[in-house]
Amino acid sequence: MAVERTLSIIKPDAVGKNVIGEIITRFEKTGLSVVAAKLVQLSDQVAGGFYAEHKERPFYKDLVAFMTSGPVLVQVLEGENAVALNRELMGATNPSEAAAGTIRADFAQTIDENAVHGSDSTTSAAREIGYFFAESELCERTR
Ligand code: RTP
Ligand code: MG
Repeated sequence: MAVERTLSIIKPDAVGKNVIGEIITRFEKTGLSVVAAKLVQLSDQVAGGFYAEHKERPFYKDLVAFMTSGPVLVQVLEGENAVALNRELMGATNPSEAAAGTIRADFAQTIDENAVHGSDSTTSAAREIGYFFAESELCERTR
Protein backbone atom coordinates (compact mmCIF):
# COMPACT_ATOMS: atom_id res chain seq x y z
CA MET A 1 0.00 0.00 0.00
CA ALA A 2 1.13 3.53 -0.72
CA VAL A 3 2.20 6.08 1.86
CA GLU A 4 -0.33 8.92 1.61
CA ARG A 5 -1.02 12.24 3.25
CA THR A 6 -4.48 13.44 4.27
CA LEU A 7 -5.89 16.63 5.78
CA SER A 8 -7.52 16.21 9.17
CA ILE A 9 -9.38 18.92 11.07
CA ILE A 10 -10.41 18.59 14.70
CA LYS A 11 -13.55 20.76 14.67
CA PRO A 12 -14.59 23.44 17.24
CA ASP A 13 -16.86 21.07 19.20
CA ALA A 14 -14.04 18.60 19.89
CA VAL A 15 -11.45 21.33 20.56
CA GLY A 16 -13.96 22.85 23.03
CA LYS A 17 -14.31 19.49 24.81
CA ASN A 18 -10.52 19.26 25.25
CA VAL A 19 -10.25 15.95 23.41
CA ILE A 20 -7.56 16.95 20.88
CA GLY A 21 -5.12 14.59 22.56
CA GLU A 22 -7.51 11.64 22.70
CA ILE A 23 -8.29 12.02 18.99
CA ILE A 24 -4.65 12.34 17.93
CA THR A 25 -3.83 9.28 20.06
CA ARG A 26 -6.23 7.26 17.89
CA PHE A 27 -4.41 8.38 14.75
CA GLU A 28 -1.00 7.62 16.22
CA LYS A 29 -2.07 4.20 17.50
CA THR A 30 -3.11 3.11 14.00
CA GLY A 31 0.15 4.14 12.37
CA LEU A 32 -0.70 7.65 11.17
CA SER A 33 1.90 10.34 11.95
CA VAL A 34 1.34 14.10 12.26
CA VAL A 35 3.59 15.86 9.73
CA ALA A 36 2.09 19.36 10.17
CA ALA A 37 -0.35 20.92 12.66
CA LYS A 38 -1.71 24.29 13.75
CA LEU A 39 -4.51 25.55 15.98
CA VAL A 40 -6.35 28.31 14.12
CA GLN A 41 -9.46 30.45 14.36
CA LEU A 42 -10.96 30.26 10.85
CA SER A 43 -12.49 33.36 9.27
CA ASP A 44 -15.79 33.17 7.32
CA GLN A 45 -13.75 33.51 4.16
CA VAL A 46 -11.32 30.68 4.91
CA ALA A 47 -14.01 28.28 6.21
CA GLY A 48 -16.34 29.17 3.33
CA GLY A 49 -13.59 28.61 0.77
CA PHE A 50 -12.62 25.30 2.31
CA TYR A 51 -16.19 23.99 1.99
CA ALA A 52 -16.86 25.71 -1.39
CA GLU A 53 -17.99 22.36 -2.87
CA HIS A 54 -21.01 22.52 -0.52
CA LYS A 55 -21.89 26.16 -1.33
CA GLU A 56 -25.32 25.32 -2.79
CA ARG A 57 -26.25 22.82 -0.05
CA PRO A 58 -28.86 23.83 2.57
CA PHE A 59 -26.44 23.22 5.45
CA TYR A 60 -23.61 25.42 4.05
CA LYS A 61 -24.34 28.56 6.09
CA ASP A 62 -24.64 26.63 9.36
CA LEU A 63 -21.50 24.67 8.51
CA VAL A 64 -19.45 27.86 8.03
CA ALA A 65 -20.93 29.36 11.22
CA PHE A 66 -19.99 26.23 13.16
CA MET A 67 -16.48 25.97 11.73
CA THR A 68 -15.80 29.60 12.74
CA SER A 69 -17.37 29.26 16.22
CA GLY A 70 -14.03 28.45 17.88
CA PRO A 71 -10.51 27.30 17.09
CA VAL A 72 -9.83 24.19 15.00
CA LEU A 73 -6.75 21.98 14.89
CA VAL A 74 -5.73 21.60 11.26
CA GLN A 75 -3.22 18.82 10.65
CA VAL A 76 -1.67 16.67 7.97
CA LEU A 77 -1.53 12.93 8.72
CA GLU A 78 0.84 10.63 6.89
CA GLY A 79 0.92 6.85 6.65
CA GLU A 80 0.00 3.78 4.62
CA ASN A 81 -3.45 4.25 3.09
CA ALA A 82 -3.89 7.45 5.17
CA VAL A 83 -6.97 8.83 3.38
CA ALA A 84 -9.17 5.73 3.80
CA LEU A 85 -7.71 4.85 7.20
CA ASN A 86 -8.55 8.31 8.57
CA ARG A 87 -12.12 8.10 7.18
CA GLU A 88 -12.47 4.68 8.82
CA LEU A 89 -11.31 6.00 12.19
CA MET A 90 -13.69 9.01 11.87
CA GLY A 91 -16.86 6.98 11.18
CA ALA A 92 -19.97 8.09 9.28
CA THR A 93 -20.78 11.80 8.84
CA ASN A 94 -23.84 11.39 11.08
CA PRO A 95 -22.61 10.27 14.53
CA SER A 96 -25.83 8.30 15.07
CA GLU A 97 -24.83 6.14 12.07
CA ALA A 98 -21.13 5.95 12.95
CA ALA A 99 -19.75 2.51 13.87
CA ALA A 100 -18.99 1.86 17.54
CA GLY A 101 -15.48 2.88 18.53
CA THR A 102 -15.11 5.52 15.81
CA ILE A 103 -14.22 9.13 16.65
CA ARG A 104 -17.64 10.47 15.66
CA ALA A 105 -19.47 7.74 17.62
CA ASP A 106 -17.43 8.54 20.72
CA PHE A 107 -17.00 12.33 20.56
CA ALA A 108 -19.83 13.81 18.43
CA GLN A 109 -23.56 14.23 18.99
CA THR A 110 -24.97 15.66 15.76
CA ILE A 111 -24.35 15.66 11.99
CA ASP A 112 -23.70 19.42 12.16
CA GLU A 113 -21.11 19.22 14.92
CA ASN A 114 -19.29 15.99 14.19
CA ALA A 115 -15.84 16.43 15.75
CA VAL A 116 -13.57 15.82 12.75
CA HIS A 117 -12.99 16.35 9.04
CA GLY A 118 -10.94 14.09 6.82
CA SER A 119 -10.16 14.35 3.11
CA ASP A 120 -12.34 11.98 1.05
CA SER A 121 -9.76 11.13 -1.68
CA THR A 122 -6.09 11.63 -2.47
CA THR A 123 -7.13 14.36 -4.95
CA SER A 124 -9.10 16.21 -2.25
CA ALA A 125 -6.23 15.67 0.18
CA ALA A 126 -3.71 17.38 -2.11
CA ARG A 127 -6.05 20.36 -2.61
CA GLU A 128 -7.00 20.63 1.08
CA ILE A 129 -3.40 20.31 2.33
CA GLY A 130 -2.37 23.07 -0.08
CA TYR A 131 -5.26 25.21 1.16
CA PHE A 132 -3.85 25.30 4.70
CA PHE A 133 -0.13 24.55 4.45
CA ALA A 134 2.89 25.58 2.40
CA GLU A 135 5.05 22.68 1.21
CA SER A 136 7.82 23.96 3.53
CA GLU A 137 5.55 23.41 6.57
CA LEU A 138 5.23 19.65 5.95
CA CYS A 139 7.82 17.76 7.98
CA GLU A 140 9.70 14.60 7.02
CA ARG A 141 8.52 11.61 9.10
CA THR A 142 8.03 8.23 7.45
CA ARG A 143 9.48 9.07 4.04
P1 RTP B 1 -16.12 16.33 6.35
O1 RTP B 1 -16.05 16.86 4.94
O2 RTP B 1 -16.31 17.41 7.38
O3 RTP B 1 -14.99 15.40 6.65
O4 RTP B 1 -17.42 15.41 6.48
P2 RTP B 1 -17.96 14.36 5.46
O5 RTP B 1 -17.05 14.22 4.27
O6 RTP B 1 -18.26 13.13 6.25
O7 RTP B 1 -19.32 15.06 5.03
P3 RTP B 1 -19.61 16.09 3.83
O8 RTP B 1 -20.71 15.51 3.03
O9 RTP B 1 -18.35 16.47 3.13
O10 RTP B 1 -20.19 17.34 4.62
C1 RTP B 1 -19.31 18.26 5.22
C2 RTP B 1 -19.81 18.61 6.59
O11 RTP B 1 -21.05 19.32 6.47
C3 RTP B 1 -21.89 18.99 7.55
N1 RTP B 1 -23.10 18.39 7.06
N2 RTP B 1 -24.25 18.67 7.52
N3 RTP B 1 -27.02 18.78 8.02
C4 RTP B 1 -26.55 17.98 7.07
O12 RTP B 1 -27.27 17.29 6.38
C5 RTP B 1 -25.14 17.95 6.84
N4 RTP B 1 -24.53 17.22 5.96
C6 RTP B 1 -23.23 17.49 6.09
C7 RTP B 1 -21.14 18.03 8.44
O13 RTP B 1 -20.46 18.75 9.46
C8 RTP B 1 -20.15 17.41 7.49
O14 RTP B 1 -19.04 16.89 8.16
MG1 MG C 1 -16.40 15.87 3.13
